Amino acid sequence: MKPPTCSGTPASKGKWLAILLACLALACLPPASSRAGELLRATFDDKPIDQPIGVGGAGQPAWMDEDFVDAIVRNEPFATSCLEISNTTAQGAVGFRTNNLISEGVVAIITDLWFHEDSDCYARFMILSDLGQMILCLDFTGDGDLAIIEPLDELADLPDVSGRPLPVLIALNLDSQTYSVWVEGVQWAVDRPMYEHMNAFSQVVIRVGYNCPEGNRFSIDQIRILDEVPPVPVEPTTWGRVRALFR
Ligand SMILES: [Ca+2]
Repeated sequence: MKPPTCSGTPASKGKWLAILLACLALACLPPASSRAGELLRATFDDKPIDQPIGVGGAGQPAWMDEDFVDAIVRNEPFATSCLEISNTTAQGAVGFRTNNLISEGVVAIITDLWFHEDSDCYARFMILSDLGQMILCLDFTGDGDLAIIEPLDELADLPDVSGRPLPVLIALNLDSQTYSVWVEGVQWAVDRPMYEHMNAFSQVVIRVGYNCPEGNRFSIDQIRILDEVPPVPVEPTTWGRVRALFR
């Protein structure tokens, strides 16, 4: 039997070519941490603690108003690393972009908020199209207000929202040009019309401040944008919370 050679026969060259193509195909697969349908994932778990978040990398904002907002990775108050956002001298924002444009079907924006103080300072979610049109503007405040801006419409006055996680899901239906909002598994907006026709979904801008004292803050974790709306887990509601909702 002849010993194998590096050059090989035409048959073995074909085998090596097949192996090379298979390796290239494997190299092109998405990393194991992502999955089809996930347009953005920002968990902050791999970021240095107590350091400002970087801009433009994986799991980071695409841009930030660095003169007006501080965005620091912290190991509290959530169980895993999260982003603490506070204003400096004026309102400021961080922008998260998806890895591609979505122009049809549905988009779900999912995250957990944490307000440190019972105050009327807000976390504002501005949903923008690829042309920069504002499609939806939604405010959450530390004293429990959930309001649509322009035209102003208060959706909910939630009790005791500070000092605990506040799971948020915003669903955009690009086919019907409507949106829905859930907080803690409770739906507060049902298929409301978007402000303008959205050509394609592009980014979420998260803004802090405007009328807040300097240094007012909230934290955010597990920001995910999906091209599907997952089942919404409904949090068990105690009688105390039901009574508080209708006080
Ligand atoms: Ca995290």
